[in-house]
Amino acid sequence: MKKINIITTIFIILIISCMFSCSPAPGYAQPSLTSAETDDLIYVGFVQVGAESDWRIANTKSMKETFTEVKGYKFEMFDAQQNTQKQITALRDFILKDVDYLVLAPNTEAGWDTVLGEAKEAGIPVIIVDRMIKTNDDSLFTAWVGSDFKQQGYDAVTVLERILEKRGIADQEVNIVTLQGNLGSTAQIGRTEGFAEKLSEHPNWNMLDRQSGDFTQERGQEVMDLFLKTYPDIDVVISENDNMAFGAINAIEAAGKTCGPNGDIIIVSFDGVRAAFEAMIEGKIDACVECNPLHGPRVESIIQALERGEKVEKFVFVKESVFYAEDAASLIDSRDY
Ligand code: GZL
Repeated sequence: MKKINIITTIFIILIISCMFSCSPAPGYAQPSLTSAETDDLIYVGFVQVGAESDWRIANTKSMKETFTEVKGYKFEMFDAQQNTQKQITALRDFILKDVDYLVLAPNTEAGWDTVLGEAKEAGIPVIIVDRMIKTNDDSLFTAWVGSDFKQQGYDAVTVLERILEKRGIADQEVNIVTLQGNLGSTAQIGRTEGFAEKLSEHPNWNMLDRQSGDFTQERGQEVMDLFLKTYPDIDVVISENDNMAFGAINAIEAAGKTCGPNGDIIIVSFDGVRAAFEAMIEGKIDACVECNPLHGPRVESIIQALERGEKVEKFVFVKESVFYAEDAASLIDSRDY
């Protein structure tokens, strides 16, 4: 074999091996810096739930826009596709990479003590964002920032009370179904429990059924389709996020019914993303309980305080509101997500 062929062959092998060794593992976004350049950056490993909803997309966007190289960060995110076990594995990968901070948006509440114990052992601060973990050991995380989901459940009751009052049917029998989020997630637990707690104050409100639509539009439509086939007299849908509400609208219209302020079925949704404001303007959703996803700056202020050696609040709750269809047109241009 000619010498030139051997050199060409080695060169091709080198190129191919580099292509595989340089590309990021599935789920990770590869930083574009050399090791020398990254030494003085703050290395943040973010374990995200997934990309299941408009809310989650806005949350990821907020984190990526905050933790940029220009601002002094090396930022890597892992998308766990709503799989808690994948999140645990990703945390271990980031511990091995010796990140400066671990940021975790937990998919569900249970099962974090072991891996967060490993992070503590490695001396890596953990910041929990959005949903919460269930643990008896608060030392396993440095800070949490997110929403008061139980309060959101209470707010949904207040919103429905006002809607029924306005329709002049506050004293009539009301049949309700609930599209729940991922079972075992703090957002689902809090919203379901908050609504259920206040539901007992309304003996004329009947909760016909609750089922999980996994916070996705597709599954929300499937579950709503099932509800419509099972219960001919649904008056209200409580949807634990906007994307499931969009699915519910499709199912309701496919069944030949209407929804929204002038429709057969009232829809109260959680999140308040832009597409939900558009649906309120179209008259298909009656109201939204706000859940603000813009956690990037909130997490950054915690990290910056820690970098300055300051103590930080253990729990930071985001202030949120409620929005009614009649106000959506005047508010939509001021919405940040
Ligand atoms: C709430 C968040 C939920 C949103 C959904 O803080 O965890 O997850 O309500 C998202 O849209 O999927």
